[in-house]
Amino acid sequence: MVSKNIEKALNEQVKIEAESSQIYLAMACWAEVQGLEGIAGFMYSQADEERDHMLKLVKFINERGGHAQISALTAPNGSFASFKEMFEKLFEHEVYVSNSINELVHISLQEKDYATHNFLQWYVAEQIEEEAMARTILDKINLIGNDKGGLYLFDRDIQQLTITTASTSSTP
Ligand code: OFO
Repeated sequence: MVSKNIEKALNEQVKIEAESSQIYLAMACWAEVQGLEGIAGFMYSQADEERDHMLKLVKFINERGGHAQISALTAPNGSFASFKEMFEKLFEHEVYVSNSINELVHISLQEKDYATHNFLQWYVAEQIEEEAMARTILDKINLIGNDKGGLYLFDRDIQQLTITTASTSSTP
């Protein structure tokens, strides 16, 4: 059974994961209209993953005697000055999500809710992976700079990253 305090904190995370999905969906749309299919495909699959993260939380809250809340979301930013800016925003957002997961872990320990603490370890591991991936992408984008040919190759290569991510990530 989750306490009211834990239920509230988990529900806030439901909203964050839902907003993450929307943020990445908006990035996918922007990349798609720029004509970069690989980057768009990568962002579409990131959006799907974030929805899975949200669902995993929803199911956990309901299974533990709470009631998952599906709330209104803040509209995401839909355009970017460059791909560099887009991936910088992605990285910043993942760091923000990691901080909120850490805060949740902290609350679960304060309340001695070891079931929730154990459940959250999946998110802790996931955030390490996602921050590392965002950092790798940013390093590549920085190397490319303004080189159009480099961006073309990156767009082709990121599809491989999509395949690896999809096959290695766990589902809820
Ligand atoms: Fe990438 O954030 Fe979910 O957990």
